[in-house]
Amino acid sequence: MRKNFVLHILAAFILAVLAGWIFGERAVVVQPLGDLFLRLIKFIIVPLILSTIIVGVTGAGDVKKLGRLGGKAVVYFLVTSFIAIALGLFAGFVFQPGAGVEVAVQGEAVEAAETEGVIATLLNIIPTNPFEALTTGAVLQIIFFAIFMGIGISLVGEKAAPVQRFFEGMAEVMYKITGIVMKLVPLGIFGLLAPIVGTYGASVLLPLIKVIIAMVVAIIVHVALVYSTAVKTFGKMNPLHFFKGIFPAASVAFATCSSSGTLPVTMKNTEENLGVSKTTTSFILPLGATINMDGTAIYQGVTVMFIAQYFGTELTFAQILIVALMGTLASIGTAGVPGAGLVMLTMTLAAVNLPLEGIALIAGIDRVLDMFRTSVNIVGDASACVVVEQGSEPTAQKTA
Ligand code: DAS
Repeated sequence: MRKNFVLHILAAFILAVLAGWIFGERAVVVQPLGDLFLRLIKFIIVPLILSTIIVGVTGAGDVKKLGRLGGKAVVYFLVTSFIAIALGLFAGFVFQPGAGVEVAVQGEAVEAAETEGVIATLLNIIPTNPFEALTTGAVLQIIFFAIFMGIGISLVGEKAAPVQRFFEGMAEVMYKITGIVMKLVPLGIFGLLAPIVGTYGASVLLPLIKVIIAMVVAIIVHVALVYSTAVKTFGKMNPLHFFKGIFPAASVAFATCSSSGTLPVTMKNTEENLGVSKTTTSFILPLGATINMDGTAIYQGVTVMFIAQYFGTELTFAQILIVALMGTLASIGTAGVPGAGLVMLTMTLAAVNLPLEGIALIAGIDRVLDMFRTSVNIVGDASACVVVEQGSEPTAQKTA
């Protein structure tokens, strides 16, 4: 990765903060730059996921290896998500962000989000019409379709060679387009962040600053301890090399608040900067962007404690365990789009009978919280690739 690319991204962050601070809400004039970038990365997602997973599956050689890869990744996802929510709960307990907060509850009560239940959710992964899944961008259904296309091509063999070559060519084209779009990352970050900085002034953030602090501390502990240990111990990779390699994607996630939208950049960084194979990234990253959200899990832990404290409710140990379980499920069910975690928070609150009005308390700063949690979500996905790749395929560039 070119060194000055990181500098361009850092410059974009600094300029965005300055522009937002100086021009306030008028900074919204640069929003179209952010929207342009967001649309560009969204337009490559579906063809990129479809072609790279098919190529990844056909390139894997045997289906059993893919099964092992997927199984290891899901175990890693669950373990890190559970640790994440425990850290979030602990940070909420230590920082007591809801104690003595002078913020009035505005807005009417919201309905608790419903998950269709585990069976229905698993069945929904199977697309009844793969072309509809492609046109609607249903990521999990596209993953399912692509995996079975890849398995089918491998089983048919020579007769399906033209199909395999078509998708190999398509994957190369999509990687090339992703590289072109990535050149706009600094511009996109500036266009997305400046209006947010201009909108979320100190008056909005200060009353709830302890929520932000609790979340940032929990995130730092999670990233510094869990991911560093995982990539070093299981991925045999220098943690600094890992964080430097995934920095551009984490920046795009921070600015876009969308794991799915950041996917093309996450894939490119994980392959080119971290040396993970296309077979692993094309399979694990789309899955992770949809069901692995450690940042969201931390957010659930912190905000449930904040809302309980605000309403003077003492959670019992049993209720804390329910929050840890429901929060983990909620983070799995959260879509990789802006604000999805706030919607799923209602499910966790309802599970311990906390007032759903609490959502209105944090809605005003949720976009800021979403930036941090989405960045952690995609760093977690990349760490899963590094961890599961070890032992299944040699990963190049292990150390900086
Ligand atoms: N913004 C979501 C994502 O893209 C996370 C969230 O809302 O919790 O990962």
